[in-house]
Amino acid sequence: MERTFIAIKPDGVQRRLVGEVISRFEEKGFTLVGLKLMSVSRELAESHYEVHKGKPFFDGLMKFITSGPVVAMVWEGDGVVAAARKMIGATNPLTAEPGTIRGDYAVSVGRNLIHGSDAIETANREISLWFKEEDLIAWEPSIMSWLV
Ligand code: ABT
Ligand code: MG
Repeated sequence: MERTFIAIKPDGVQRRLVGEVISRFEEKGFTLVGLKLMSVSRELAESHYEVHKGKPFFDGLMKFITSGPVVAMVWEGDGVVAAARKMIGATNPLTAEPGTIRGDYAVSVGRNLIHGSDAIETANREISLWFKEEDLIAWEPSIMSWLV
């Protein structure tokens, strides 16, 4: 089953949007298989954003992502990698469509609230970077078995 890595960035946590973001993924029908609130070390931040090393915004990005707690998650479902990117919206929140998370809640490219893996291979790399295998839980609904 396909999985993606989603992180609510420090701005999302500080603006009390954790519940809102989680609700959107739940209501869409994806399955939460990993979740933690954590502070991000410079080392983890650099490794996560490795592809942007050397770019002019890299230092600011490191400062931002390590500036406060982040909610790291793994979500599972058919096509979840691409669907999550669609739900998140464009990198620049000002051009992100209304109805997307960034389009509805953010205005700044350097404070764009949420991260989602951009491809299946990236998702696999990011999941193993942020989570230990034993902290991910594969589960299925028990179809009302608690009622019988
Ligand atoms: P992430 O999900 O954070 O990876 O964002 P996304 O994939 O939509 O966009 P990319 B290009 O990966 O941006 C990574 C972070 O860098 C910030 N950024 C990006 C800038 O501040 N200025 C820029 O010109 C670009 C291209 C946006 C992303 N994080 N934040 N916050
Ligand atoms: Mg990216």
